Amino acid sequence: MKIDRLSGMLSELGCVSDEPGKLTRTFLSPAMRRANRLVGGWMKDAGLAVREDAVGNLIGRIEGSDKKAKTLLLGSHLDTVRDAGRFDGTLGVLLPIVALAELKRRGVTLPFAVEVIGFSEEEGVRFASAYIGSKGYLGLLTAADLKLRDAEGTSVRKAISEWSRGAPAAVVRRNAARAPRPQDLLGYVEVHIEQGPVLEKEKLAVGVVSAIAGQSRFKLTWTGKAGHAGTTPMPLRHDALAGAAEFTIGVEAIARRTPGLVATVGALTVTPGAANVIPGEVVHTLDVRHARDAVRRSALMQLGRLATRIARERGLQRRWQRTQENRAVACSPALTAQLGRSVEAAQGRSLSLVSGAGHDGVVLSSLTPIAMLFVRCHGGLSHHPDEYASPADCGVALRVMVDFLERMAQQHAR
Ligand code: HGY
Ligand code: MN
Ligand code: MN
Repeated sequence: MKIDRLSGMLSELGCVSDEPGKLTRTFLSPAMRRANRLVGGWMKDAGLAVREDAVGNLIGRIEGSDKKAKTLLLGSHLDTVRDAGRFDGTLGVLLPIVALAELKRRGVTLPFAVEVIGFSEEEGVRFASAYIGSKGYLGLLTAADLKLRDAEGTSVRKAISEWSRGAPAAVVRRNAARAPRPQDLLGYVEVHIEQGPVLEKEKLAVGVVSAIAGQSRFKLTWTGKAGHAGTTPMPLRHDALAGAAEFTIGVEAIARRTPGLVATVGALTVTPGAANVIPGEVVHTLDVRHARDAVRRSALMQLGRLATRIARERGLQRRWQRTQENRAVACSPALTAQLGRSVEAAQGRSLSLVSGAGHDGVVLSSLTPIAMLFVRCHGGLSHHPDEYASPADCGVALRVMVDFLERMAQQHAR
């Protein structure tokens, strides 16, 4: 099977970056345009008709032999976090392309149409809110989404109009008009590295996903009083960084004592940010996730009470802005069972696991049944340049995808 081809594509795409010496490819960036051109060429070689929508999603489509048949959606995201690994997202776009090329080489024409989508934004790095790509593909971007601003103050609206040279409102409407309808679709299947330790522990190359954890993301602002670090006595201070630090330790403590909860303060900025000035303001992110929404919501209540106490005791103002909220999403048992049969054929047994990471399937689940195939990654490491899935494991995933497509075709024929 064409695993060396897939490995080569992953390596080549892994060099398309906005930052020299590391892999960073964010929403509608120059690197994103180069990536779409490269992956679009591979899609064409595999026999797909390629288009790019107005929010930068790359869409390759191949018609089936039965013009009345529905469409199967495959894909994942082409954007990355900063200093990323080369598998997160990209594997789920490139593997279906290689699988379809393999079926073409074998002279197999599927009865149903297949769309392979490279979503332009899943990570939420540039605009601190995730899934702008898949929401844009479905015409679900809201006015609030379009108003989000990046670190340079550029809004989503402006970024889209610069990318597609179209009025954003018209762009959103056009995508909404072109979005597939539920009755047009067989489902959405995403291949993704596990980004966790379970498959490695179970000594399995691949597994299927039962559910995707719900997540809440926030931007917190702590406002105290800047002052002279040398002359301001400790009892008179309103140190915003000390407050944010106490809160961060509290976040970790609440997550540690709540089974299955993960909570992270991932990015933090201090103002004015000078060694001899007491921090006047701190802005930081908060990311809270759990497979059960009730547990996540209860943790958020505890975190709110903690922040209120710290602000009161330290004489600080604090402001919460919710930047993302996704309920936990169940994968389709039927579609997952079909995928599971291909997993069993490829590796003898299947394993079902919950995804702590978010995926584009969260958004697609509002439209159509979803299933996910996880691929073992070394040490469970991801969002890191050392992220790694072996060619052998990617080869198993490739065999699963080809087998799954062939089974779907046989099922259609019945
Ligand atoms: O952050 C996540 O859950 C995913 O990697 N976007
Ligand atoms: Mn990711
Ligand atoms: Mn991902």
